[in-house]
Amino acid sequence: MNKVITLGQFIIEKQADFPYAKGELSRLLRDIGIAAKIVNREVNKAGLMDILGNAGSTNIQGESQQKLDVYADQQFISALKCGGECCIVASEENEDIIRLDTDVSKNAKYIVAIDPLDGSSNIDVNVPVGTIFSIYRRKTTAGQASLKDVMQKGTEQVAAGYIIYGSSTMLVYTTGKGVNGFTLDPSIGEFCLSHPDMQIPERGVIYSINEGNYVHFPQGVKDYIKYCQVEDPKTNRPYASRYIGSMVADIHRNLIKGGIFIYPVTSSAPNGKLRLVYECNPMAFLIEQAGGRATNGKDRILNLTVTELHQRSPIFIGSKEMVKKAESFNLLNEILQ
Ligand code: P6P
Repeated sequence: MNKVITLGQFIIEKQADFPYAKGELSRLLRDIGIAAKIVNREVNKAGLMDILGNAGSTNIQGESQQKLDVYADQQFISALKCGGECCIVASEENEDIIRLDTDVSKNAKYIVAIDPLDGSSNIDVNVPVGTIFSIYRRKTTAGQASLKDVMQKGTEQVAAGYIIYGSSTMLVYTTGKGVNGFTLDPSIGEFCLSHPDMQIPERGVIYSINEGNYVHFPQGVKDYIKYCQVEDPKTNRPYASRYIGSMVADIHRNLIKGGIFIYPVTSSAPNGKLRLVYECNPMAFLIEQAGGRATNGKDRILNLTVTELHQRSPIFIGSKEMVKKAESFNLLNEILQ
């Protein structure tokens, strides 16, 4: 039996990769792991509890908040507050940034941007959902950290990752030195290293896009979809169409099998649907670290300027050669050209 390496052991061992590390980032990642286990417990019994159905409130996006959305948001914020390594949380579920202004946290040097429960509309139908997180070092040195500490470019991330609550629960993350995956072993309550040094295949045969929006896509996106569907044994086409409707699950599958995930601009969503700060940037950092590619159809996601907290962006992310091929089509509408 192989030696079991827990997330905690791995984080400590990898801390040595950072000569000036004093353990804060390690503790922050530990705090996220703890909250993930608590959220996982509730997600796994969602059908049994009076936790299904809308909480009645709506989030900043005007989307009805499932009770589990609210619960997950509260659990991650609480874990980060107690852990003392994070001074500000930017959450999809909250209009404004949340200052963790306890005596310990208010001077902490890290910022966390989080989508606490992505794909939550799938909870009631038992489809995998996920948490996406992104970690920055604050730039403000004197006084309180502020919104501008959150609105940094994706290239400034020090760590990013996701938890997928699926057939098993996995935590996958990067600190800029590769990507590693941990599977939760419920019998010991630990995330254990199960997918060391994850690399996304350079090519794949899966394309993932909501084709129900086809008529609203730019012509270049329509042309790329047709390219995926044309018979050409030399390039293993037609590709397979797979769309779960949960970004974490769709990207996790492609990370393992290869493929491209696309959420383009549409006539009703001229800047795309997915959020730059807590969905596109963390996923782009992670997929690039796994050898993949992530653009908005023209520019690298990680280089995009952040102009507002809940800013949206189109995203083409996955196997490097597939994303490059897609970019040879005119993927953006006139708004972004
Ligand atoms: P659509 C879930 O609501 C989400 O934010 C992502 O997880 C997912 O990829 C996307 O929206 C699905 O959007 O418009 O295809 O239902």
